[in-house]
Amino acid sequence: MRFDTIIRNGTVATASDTFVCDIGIRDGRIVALASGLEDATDIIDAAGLFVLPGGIDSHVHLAQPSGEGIVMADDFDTGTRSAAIGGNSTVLAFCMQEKGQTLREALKAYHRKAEDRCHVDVAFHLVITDPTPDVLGQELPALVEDGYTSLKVFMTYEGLRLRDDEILATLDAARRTGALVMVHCENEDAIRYLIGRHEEEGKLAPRYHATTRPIPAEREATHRALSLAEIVDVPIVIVHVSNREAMEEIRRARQRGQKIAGETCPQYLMLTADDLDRDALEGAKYVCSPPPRDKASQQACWEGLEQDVFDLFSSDHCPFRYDDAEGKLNEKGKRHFRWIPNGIPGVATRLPILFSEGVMKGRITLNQFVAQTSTNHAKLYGLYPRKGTIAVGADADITLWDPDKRVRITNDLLAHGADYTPYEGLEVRGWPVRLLVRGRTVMASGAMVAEGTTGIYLPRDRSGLVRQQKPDASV
Ligand code: DUC
Ligand code: ZN
Ligand code: ZN
Repeated sequence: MRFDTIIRNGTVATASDTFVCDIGIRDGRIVALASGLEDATDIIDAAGLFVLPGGIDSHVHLAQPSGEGIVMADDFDTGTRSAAIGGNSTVLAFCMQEKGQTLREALKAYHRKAEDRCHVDVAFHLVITDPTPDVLGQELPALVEDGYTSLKVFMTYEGLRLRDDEILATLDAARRTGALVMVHCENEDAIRYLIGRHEEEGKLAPRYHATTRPIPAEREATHRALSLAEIVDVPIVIVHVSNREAMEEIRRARQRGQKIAGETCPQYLMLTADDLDRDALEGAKYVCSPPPRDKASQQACWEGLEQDVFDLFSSDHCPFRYDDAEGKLNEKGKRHFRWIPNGIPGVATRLPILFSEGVMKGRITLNQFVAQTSTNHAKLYGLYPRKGTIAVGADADITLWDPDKRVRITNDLLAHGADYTPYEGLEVRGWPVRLLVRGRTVMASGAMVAEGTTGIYLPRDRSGLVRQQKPDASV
């Protein structure tokens, strides 16, 4: 046989083109794009379907330590299962450095959690919470060479946030090593001040999570992160942007000539702060940071996608069970919003929501959809052209997408560990009906079909956005 698999009669869409052709797959890679391909063990008829590069979700939290008594709802098994159900062939998860821990120790722990459990391919971003001279000067350069080429820093959360001098040192290390830095932009001091005021006034319900993390706290931190990156002269990614003011900061930085990537997420298109004000404690389901804003902010985030201010549309899947003493409704969380764990599930619903609300409603093109959910993630995080496109030589990571399938989203479809989805009842048009990971069918018709686990760990190249500076380059 010439091929292991041929996908026939489908409409292939990449970030730049849409065309009809067959795809020949051998040994997990795409080896032919042509019409009339013959001679395969397995022939898949994709008539009426879009044939897309597998989704890449570059912002996913799995099995992450989340505070005393709190347990994240997904490990690498359930999280990557849910990713596959949602049409994703690769996820990039965060490897959180705990204070005092070396990055190598943190990575060892995460590799152990992921090993033999992943249904789709995975890679790790580092989260640097303790940027000692050793971590930045010794560990990071070696780890970047080993394929851990991106890292996240927080400007908020006691115990996680870095001060400006620490951010500068981290950006400087990134500039020297060619790592790409993702920044969580919210002003911790402003948030703490507002929490204090809310406590004095007895305002402790879930809805006050949103009023203690207002837009100016995100806008100020976004501006500061961009300014620090400009001073160091290094690219950064502004993650999970929720509103116009932060989005416009990115646009302005680009106009100044900075190399910046921007990311937004489904929650900022689909939810508002009113969701945090639902009956009783139900609002806890929607607590995430930055919080969902208002209709005008949703509109701004759409504009950011339409005009490509945002390169990335990621889930920020960060799942906790709702009705659970180790989740949203932990004893302290029931009494005070600041103890409700931050984050919502979304790795399975990311693609259907953007396709239905974006492509089907004419806001973005199919090619933008592919770019924002797959190709740009691969390019930014050093996986391209192995991942993120349909081309000869690329991994055969392919999502067959039925544009006409109507689905009412319910939690039982999503195969994640959370006991709810924020999008329960949402009707979408367009759904992934089959997923191939390196040529192997992992999901078909909404069910997992491969025996055992398919996913592997992916070391990565440096980002396409990064121009590495030699360590001896003068500033
Ligand atoms: N930041 C994230 O990126 N995810 C969940 C919580 C947070 O603050
Ligand atoms: Zn964050
Ligand atoms: Zn996140």
